[in-house]
Amino acid sequence: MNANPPLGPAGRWRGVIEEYQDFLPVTDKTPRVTLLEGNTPLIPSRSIGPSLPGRIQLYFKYEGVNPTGSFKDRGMTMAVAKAQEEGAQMTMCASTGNTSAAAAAYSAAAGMTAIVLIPDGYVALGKLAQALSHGARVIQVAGNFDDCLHLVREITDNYPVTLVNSLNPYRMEGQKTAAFEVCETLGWAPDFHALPVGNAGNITAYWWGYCEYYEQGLVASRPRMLGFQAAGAAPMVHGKPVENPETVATAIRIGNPARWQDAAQAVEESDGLVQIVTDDEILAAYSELAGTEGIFVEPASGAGVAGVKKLAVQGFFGDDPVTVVCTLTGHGLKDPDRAVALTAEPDKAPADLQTIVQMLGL
Ligand code: AN7
Repeated sequence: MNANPPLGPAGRWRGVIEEYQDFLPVTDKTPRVTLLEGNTPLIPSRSIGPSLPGRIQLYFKYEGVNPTGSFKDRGMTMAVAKAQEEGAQMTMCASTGNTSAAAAAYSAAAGMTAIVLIPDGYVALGKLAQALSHGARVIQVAGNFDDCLHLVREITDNYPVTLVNSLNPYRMEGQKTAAFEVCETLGWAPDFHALPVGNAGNITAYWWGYCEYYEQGLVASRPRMLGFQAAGAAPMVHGKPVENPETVATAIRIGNPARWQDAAQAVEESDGLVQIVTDDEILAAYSELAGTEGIFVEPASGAGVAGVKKLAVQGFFGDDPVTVVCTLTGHGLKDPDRAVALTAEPDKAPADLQTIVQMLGL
């Protein structure tokens, strides 16, 4: 078993479990399987927000800077720590990529083996590279995410392997800490919180986090939760599972979300909504984030921003000042193929000063 190193002096960020231990189901005996995830920046929008109609203060909770490049690390530190505490040797998940990267990394840190089932051909290159590099047993299944999750549930029900998908309650506990951080950074809860919806775990976890701070009296209000699904993978909007989900945002290519009921409840309790954004809208937001904000995200992360833009144009946010937080769920480096496909190929030149100066028109 890997030793858990000392976490260093107070005053430095010590990871989600240690920082939020009073709000998490942990004890002194829970191993701190941490890569110092969390404490991610809440970046004020300098371009997209100001360009929208209304008086919207837009912020981006940039989860792409977590250790494995997505919000999944917050939940995975908890799930793997509890698995280790309970004596498990193996973890297992179905994944569109990010969960597998996080499961692989945290399991490696804990000296455990991760098994991941992924839909063959639909996981972005960076995520696959991570799972493989961290030594996970990766099986590419001839099916989609929903097929993979079905298999994982069967296997983890019947064999000594711990499920670390967001059905695992510890995953949700860890992920709710992102809502805590938003409240702490702003000093209050935002009016709206927007994010992409795939398996519907994250929107649920944020809501639970906001509710917990509200019930503790740490904030005076709770945001309305705004979830966005890709047009070809929008079971919650259609009110029925999608048999063959399709979207360029492979992270949210999910037809039957595991946390559907919980997310629906979160949306209802918060007076929020779940709506559709098209692949074109997702990619436009993705490019705008990179090109005008300097923030590189993976396509799925564009869905929340695309949704906020769409709602703003419809006048949804009204004329009064409102604070809107968009979670940017994953880093752009996760999906380099998409980035390169959407941009022009760079020019080539000889190593010659005159030629290059001329090309640049200087
Ligand atoms: C970048 O990795 O489901 O609604 O298996 O990777 O909580 O599922 C990923 C989901 C949004 C959706 N953005 O969050 C997986 C997986 C990114 C993601 C979502 C995912 P949930």
